[in-house]
Formats: sequence, C-alpha cells, structure tokens
Amino acid sequence: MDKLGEKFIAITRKVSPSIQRCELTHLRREPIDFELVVKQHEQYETCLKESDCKVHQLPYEPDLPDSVFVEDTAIVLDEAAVITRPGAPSRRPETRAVSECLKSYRTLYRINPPGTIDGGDVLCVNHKLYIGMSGRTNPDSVEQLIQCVIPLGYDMACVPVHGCLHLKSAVSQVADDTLLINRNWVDARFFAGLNLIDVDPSESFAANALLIHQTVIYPMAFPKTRRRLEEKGIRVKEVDVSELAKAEGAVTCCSLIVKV
Ligand code: CIR
Repeated sequence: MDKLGEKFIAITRKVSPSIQRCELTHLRREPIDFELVVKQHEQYETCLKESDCKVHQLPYEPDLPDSVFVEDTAIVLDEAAVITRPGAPSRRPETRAVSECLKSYRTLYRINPPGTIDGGDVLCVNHKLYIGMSGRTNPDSVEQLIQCVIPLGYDMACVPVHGCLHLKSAVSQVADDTLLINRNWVDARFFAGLNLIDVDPSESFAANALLIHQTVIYPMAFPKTRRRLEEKGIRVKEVDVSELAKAEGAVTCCSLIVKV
C-alpha cells in the first residue's frame, strides 16, 4: 500500500462529552466510562504517532455525540476528497469542521441530498472503491460518487452488507492485496482476486483493522483473529478500544488518513 518515504496525516477528533448519546444500530446501550474512553482514544492517537502518522486533532464537539468517528465524514483519496452526507441526520453537522480541515490537503467534492453515505462504507483497494450498501448509504450517493471518482481513474463496486453497521465492520484491508473478512456479513465473491483472511468464528466484530505503513492497528478484544493475522506475517499493534466499541466504533472509524 504505502511506499517507502510516504507520509501520512491522521485527522482525529477528541471524544465528545455527549458520546453516551451516540447512535446505535446493532448494539444495546451500555454505560460508557468517559474518562476511560478519552484515555483509550489518546492511546489510539499514540499508536498512530508510533506508526509515523502526524496526528491533526480537531477539537471536541459538545453536542455531536458521534463526532469522534471522523471516518464517516469524508472519503479521502490521493487525488481529492469527498465530504459525505452521513446517513444518520444527527451526524450531518460533523462534516463542517472536517471539510474546513481537509480543504488544506485536497480538492473537495460533496455528496448532496438526497444522497447519504458514511465513510465507513467505503473501502478503497488498488484504485477500486467498494461501497457498502448499508442502512447508512443509498444509491443516490453512489451515483454522485461515480461522477467524482470515475474521472480520477477509480473503479467502483456496490457491495450489500447485512447484520453490521458498515462495510468496514465486515471487511478491511490488512496488507497489500489482503483483506480481513467476516463472511457472515458480506459476500466474499465481491473481492475476487484479493487474498482473504477470515475472522475467527467466535469474534464477529474482528474484521475492522487499520493498515498504516505495513502495520495493522488492531483491537485488543480479538486475540484469536490477531493470531491468524500474525500467522500470515502481518505486523499487529494492539490498542484497547473497548469503550469506543460500546458506541459501535472500532479502529478505522476514529481517523481519516491523508497521504501527504
Ligand atoms: C454511529 O452509529 O454512527 C456511531 N455510533 C458509530 C460509527 C462508527 N463508524 C465507523 O465504524 N466508521
């Protein structure tokens, strides 16, 4: 994926004190320990720094409970970025600060109504965008995205997802040409030509991993799947994101990675 000498900026946003009021789709609400979630988020940012990313942290948004999950607000490509229109109306104001920040790094496109799409539904591998048709992403946004990215030389495929929040809850990239997948939530045939590593059957939520500089930042909660990754020669850096997981978040969702 990244070549020697490439540099990355990770855009993050401090945890909102209102995170307890986050959107939930597949999980039951559990109390989130605010001190602990802040600490875990800081450790996640440290992990990014140790992976040679410069962290650009946005201030917290008191009234936007899910704003720590910046991934959903934009699709960052090498040539441009697309500001999304998140599927959950409560999350739409999150895009403002992110687009202010991203405009210094990329030409911006925007998804307009009635399109809705969350960045968590967009997996980009080898200049192909796989778009998860989840409850958050609709066909109108796909049409709009085609207008932006096909001229930039990208290919696109729509991928149905079932039983999870986003495409990247079901499948994410863990090495060049290699994906980590939960086949209960997404059909593996959409990824023909790529190598696939299955999550351990006892770890349904284990398919979300963040690949940076040939290292995977990965939740501590999935030791069996971690072993599968390491057996394939993948370097894993563990992080505890248990409190963020209660808000239905994982590791890709807390940053936007910008190649500079
Ligand atoms: C939501 O439901 O939108 C948030 N509570 C969680 C978003 C997680 N985002 C992601 O995985 N890309």
